[in-house]
Amino acid sequence: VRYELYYWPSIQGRGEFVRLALEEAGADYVDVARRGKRGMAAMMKLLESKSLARPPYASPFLKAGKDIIGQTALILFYLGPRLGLAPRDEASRLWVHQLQLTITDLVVQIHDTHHPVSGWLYYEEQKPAAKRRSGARRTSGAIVYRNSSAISNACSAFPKRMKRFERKVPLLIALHGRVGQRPRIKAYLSSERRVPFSQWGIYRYFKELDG
Ligand SMILES: N[C@@H](CCC(=O)N[C@@H](CS)C(=O)NCC(=O)O)C(=O)O
Repeated sequence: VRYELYYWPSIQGRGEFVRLALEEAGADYVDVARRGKRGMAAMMKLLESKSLARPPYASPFLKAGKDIIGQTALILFYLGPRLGLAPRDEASRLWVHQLQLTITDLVVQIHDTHHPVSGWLYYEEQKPAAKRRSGARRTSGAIVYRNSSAISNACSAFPKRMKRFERKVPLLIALHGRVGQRPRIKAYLSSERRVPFSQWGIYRYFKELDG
C-alpha cells in the first residue's frame, strides 16, 4: 500500500505524529498537500466532499487504498500494527493508544495557551486570557512528554519553562534524544520532508507566555 497523508503543508502540527510513524517504519507514503497547488486542491476536495460515505472531520487524515481515516490517534492506531510499530498483545496496544489519546489532550492544552477563547480570533485579541491559561496549564503533561515530537515542540514554545521542567524528567529527555538518533528519524529530521518550526503551528513561542 502506498499511504497518502493529507495535512496542512506549512506546519508540523498534528500531521507530524503521523509523519514520524511513517518515517520510522520506512513506509511508502506521499505527503499530498506538500506537493504544490494540486496536492492542496486534492486535500480541500476531500475535506469539502459531500459524497464520501465516511468523511474525515479535519486534517490530518490518511488514505490507505479506498479507506480514509481521520483523527490523529486513530490513524496511528491503524498504522501501528501495519507498520510493525505497535506491540502485538492487546493490552500493550491499548496502552500505546491510551498514551496517544493523552497526547491528543495535551495538544489541545498547548493550543489553548495561545488561543484560549477561540481559534478564529487573533492571539492579540485574547492575550489576557492566554496569559491566564498558560499559567494554569496543567503539568500532567508529564506522561505524554514521552513523545518525542511533543518534547521538541514544547521546547520551542516554552524554552524557559521546559529548561526547568527538563531537570525533573531526565529519563524522558534522554529518550527524546535517543528517538532523534534513530537512523530513519535522524535522516528525516535533516531532510526537506521535515517542515520547519514556525509561529503558525500549534506550538508557538510568545515570550510573555513562557514565564
Ligand atoms: N481531534 C483531531 C483534531 C484535528 C484538527 O483540529 N486539525 C486541525 C489542524 S491541526 C484542523 O485542520 N483544523 C481545521 C478545522 O477544524 O476545520 C485530531 O486529533 O486529529
